[in-house]
Amino acid sequence: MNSSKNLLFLLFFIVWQLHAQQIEKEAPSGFDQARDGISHGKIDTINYASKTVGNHRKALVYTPPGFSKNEKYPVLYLLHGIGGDEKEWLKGGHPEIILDNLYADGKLAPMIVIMPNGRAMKDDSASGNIMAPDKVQAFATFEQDLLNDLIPYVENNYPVLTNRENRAIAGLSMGGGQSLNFGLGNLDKFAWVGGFSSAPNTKEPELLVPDPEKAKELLKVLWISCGDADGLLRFSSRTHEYLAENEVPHIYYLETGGHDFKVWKNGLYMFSQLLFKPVDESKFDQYSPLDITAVK
Ligand code: FER
Repeated sequence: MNSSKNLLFLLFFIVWQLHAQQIEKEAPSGFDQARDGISHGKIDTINYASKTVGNHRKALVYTPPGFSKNEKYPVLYLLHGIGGDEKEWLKGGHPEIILDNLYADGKLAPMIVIMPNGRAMKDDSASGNIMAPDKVQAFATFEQDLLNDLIPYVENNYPVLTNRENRAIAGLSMGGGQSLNFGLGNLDKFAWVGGFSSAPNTKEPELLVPDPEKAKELLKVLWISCGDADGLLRFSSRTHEYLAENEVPHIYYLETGGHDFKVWKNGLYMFSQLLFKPVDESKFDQYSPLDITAVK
């Protein structure tokens, strides 16, 4: 009797241990559904002066539940795609619901999320031919607007931490390309970088990470995710392959899906939980739901 009890206990212990070591690989159902009885963050619109564009530009700001001007917060810059503007994440992904739920479950470090318009030109609307060369160029010009206009505005008007370890950048598609280009190109400014389904604006790997040793030393988390049926997958896979060859730690996260908000919402859910916390690089290769060696 006693030995069968011991055996049962041992079994429970093993199952519990296995469970404790499991990484949550995907957002659970309901992660993007508004819940009753929890605290909510707040969305503001800001209008900042842009020397780069020569006008005032809009961005959305999510401050977390319990936000206090007496605290100081790290910042995530969250960027949209070619068909969107500063409201694309809000309309298509409802990040405020995903983040509120993560806070309610105690899974997120308090942070401010800035959703800018990444098309740095006078008419920054997603109207007309969104692929026109001047509009595509404006996604590259945004690097100057971000570094010289938006970040200083945020730091002068919100209670934020201003060192690289407290600044993250991530985005979807064109915004994923921007995040990789600007984040990896300005390692003195960003320690956390995420590209979701990154677009053809993503620099070639050798230009993106010309000094792998420096990237190795300075990056906290580099996240590259994509749906396995996304026509743009090669821009993520080629980056991953170069990083792997050069032994730059990163998370390459391949999931079932196309080029859409199902993938991007899951990307935000997964990536945001890693931010501004201690990093365990030994777990980086356990995140991907699909076998990263099986799909090219
Ligand atoms: C392209 C294909 C896709 C391209 C950009 C995209 C600039 C961007 C897609 C998105 O942001 O969703 O050839 O060229």
